[in-house]
Amino acid sequence: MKRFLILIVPVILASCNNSSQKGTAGATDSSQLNKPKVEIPSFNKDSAYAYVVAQLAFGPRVPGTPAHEKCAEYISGRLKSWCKDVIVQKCRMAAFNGKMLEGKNIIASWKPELKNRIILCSHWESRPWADHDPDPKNRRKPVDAANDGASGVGILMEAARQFSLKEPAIGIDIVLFDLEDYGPPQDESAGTDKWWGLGSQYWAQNPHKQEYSARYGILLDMVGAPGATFLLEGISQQYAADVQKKVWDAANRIGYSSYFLYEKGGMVTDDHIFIMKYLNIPVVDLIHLDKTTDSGFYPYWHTTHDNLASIDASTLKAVGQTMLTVVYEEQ
Ligand code: AHN
Ligand code: ZN
Repeated sequence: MKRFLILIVPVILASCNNSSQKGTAGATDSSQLNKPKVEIPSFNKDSAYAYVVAQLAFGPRVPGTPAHEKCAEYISGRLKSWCKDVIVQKCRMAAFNGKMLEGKNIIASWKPELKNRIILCSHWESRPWADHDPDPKNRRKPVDAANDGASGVGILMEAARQFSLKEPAIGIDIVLFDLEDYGPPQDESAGTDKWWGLGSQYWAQNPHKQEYSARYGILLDMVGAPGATFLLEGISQQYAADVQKKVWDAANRIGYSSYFLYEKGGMVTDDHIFIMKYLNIPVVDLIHLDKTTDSGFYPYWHTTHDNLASIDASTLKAVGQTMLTVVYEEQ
């Protein structure tokens, strides 16, 4: 069953379509002509990888556990060393099973006074159950979430370090969501999409700043597996096409065409839909999709194999360098 083809979205997102991205509509080359030549910092893949390792060292960052608590401290502590405006936003959310979850969205802002800004986001916590594990005995075990969590955070931590060395021209908010992956297990049919992305649902309805807005956002999800394929996720294609094109064109221009394919993927319920729905900011989901798997996601999705062995620093580099290119080219 293709888990991710189910969706609430179309009605609510109407006005995100074709919003205000200027200067990206033409062919790749002509759009490049208008861009000032800027020096793009080199993304350090070993540094990003080390931040993935550090997160995994706490054990699965499952909400309600000490590992979750400690990892929040670790991430926010590192971000504070690179950025003077870090906010840890607490949220209390009910899960599908009635359990109350204590979440923390972690936000680091550069040039918070600027309206001209973008969002870079990912989720940081681990899924409590490897419900898609091939071995039924593993399906109640938590997921290390090396790829589905730590990879995006590792890349954004390295980006934050880079921003501390050379501040981008535009404002940036790195937003690390909690409680993304507490959706109902596959064998419980309790589910609708509203149980996913609880942290981003909270933040999008209660942003860390009043009247918050941004030009667009980039969501990283499962961005560290060897030979990852980033297909054109369907919701992003529909509501954030300009942003998606900007990111894919940048990746292809700097040599990462083997990862960033111009091929349509399925629609995914992910944190981006809530930002589009509640804040009307177009957000692209940069997510590893694979048409050969049953889930439609990368092969180890929600299995106990989503561990350090499934992370390749070269993929972190492809995504991180692409993101830095997009960020530093913005004026
Ligand atoms: C659903 O399974 C409905 N959405 C997947 C979004 C997700 C989970 N991304 C990472 N983990
Ligand atoms: Zn997940």
